[in-house]
Amino acid sequence: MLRYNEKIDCVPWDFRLVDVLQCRSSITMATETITRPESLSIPKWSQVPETKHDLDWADLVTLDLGKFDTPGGKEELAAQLFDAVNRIGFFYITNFGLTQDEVDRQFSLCKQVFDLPADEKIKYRADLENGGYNGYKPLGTREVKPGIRDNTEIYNIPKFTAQYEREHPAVVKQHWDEIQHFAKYIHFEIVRKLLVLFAIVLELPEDFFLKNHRYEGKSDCHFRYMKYHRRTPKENTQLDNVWVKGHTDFGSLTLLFRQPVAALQVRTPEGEWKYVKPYPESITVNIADALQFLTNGFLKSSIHRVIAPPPDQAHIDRHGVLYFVRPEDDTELVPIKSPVLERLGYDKALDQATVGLTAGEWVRARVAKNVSRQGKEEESIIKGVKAKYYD
Ligand SMILES: O=C(O)CCC(=O)C(=O)O
Ligand SMILES: [Fe+2]
Repeated sequence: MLRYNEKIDCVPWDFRLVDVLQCRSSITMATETITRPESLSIPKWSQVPETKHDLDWADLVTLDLGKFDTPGGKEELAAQLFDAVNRIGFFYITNFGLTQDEVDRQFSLCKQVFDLPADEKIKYRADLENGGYNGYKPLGTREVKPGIRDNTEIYNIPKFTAQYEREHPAVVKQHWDEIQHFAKYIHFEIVRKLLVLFAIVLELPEDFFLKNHRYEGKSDCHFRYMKYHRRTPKENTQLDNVWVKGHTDFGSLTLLFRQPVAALQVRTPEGEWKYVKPYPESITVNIADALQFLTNGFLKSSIHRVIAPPPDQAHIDRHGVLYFVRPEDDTELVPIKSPVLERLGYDKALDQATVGLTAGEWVRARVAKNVSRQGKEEESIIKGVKAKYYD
């Protein structure tokens, strides 16, 4: 088992995306130019209009990732992040280096995947019952209330490495190079920067978190297409408008590409639900359980939920493009040593419950419990460690 504080020999993370992309011979391996794969034709995705309703939006920080490589940029972003994350583990990023056209093409592919016939999609079903999340999660696998089943379809694509190879529908295979480029760009360019910023926040060496988030390592990081099927007014009433109960995510970070249907809400420390605003050309990032365990609660695994959209968006199926970041499976989820945690007293209240618990065990146990869960408030996940769910 690997502990965070141990010195480990690892593949350095500061190699560029171009060094690992092997999807096109046109990629210039010797330079840092990232040549994008040729795009095949995809139906154009047009984003639906934003809601006209005046919603109670959360006040979240926006990090301009374009500053990352400028002099003093990382430190400025880390200072911004410090203020944001200790209170509420949600923030936006902009200027992350992917064009709106590239993002829209992923939304279009997302739609095409879910438009496939049910008997085709089911061939790629994820092994959910055993904590496997790669592949297809069909609509309605879970009963959210007696007689009402969940309204999500999910297609998770794991890391593009030999150990995670699996079958995919033809539409995914046809666009494989483009999807691969997109997902790896997220991991090597966006996630890398965020993990460096978290290390700076904690006054640790910049590569601290990179060592346990290696792309070649074993972890359930995945790229996700998601679709929430619209519900009838009757169903929404029966559910008090809650589509996905308040929860935390399981890994390190979750990235949600901007989509305009207002339905995601974050719970403030005061216990209020606020809408997360779909800012144009942004990604919403939230901190998840593993980073909370590793920092003894300093980084907050934010509680969020998905509710029925406002009336002017109620007729729309909500498509999503997301990336889930998870630490390598053998990472023990015990608090790391950091001058910041010591100064702020986060080294004191060590909860022994996660000693011996690894990130891989935690993630798989949470996925498996999620399939069988039936609206309980608190669920014992594994080794006595619990997860809470909020209305
Ligand atoms: O679809 C969203 O906006 C949030 C999704 C979410 O919370 C999740 O999949 O864990
Ligand atoms: Fe979530």
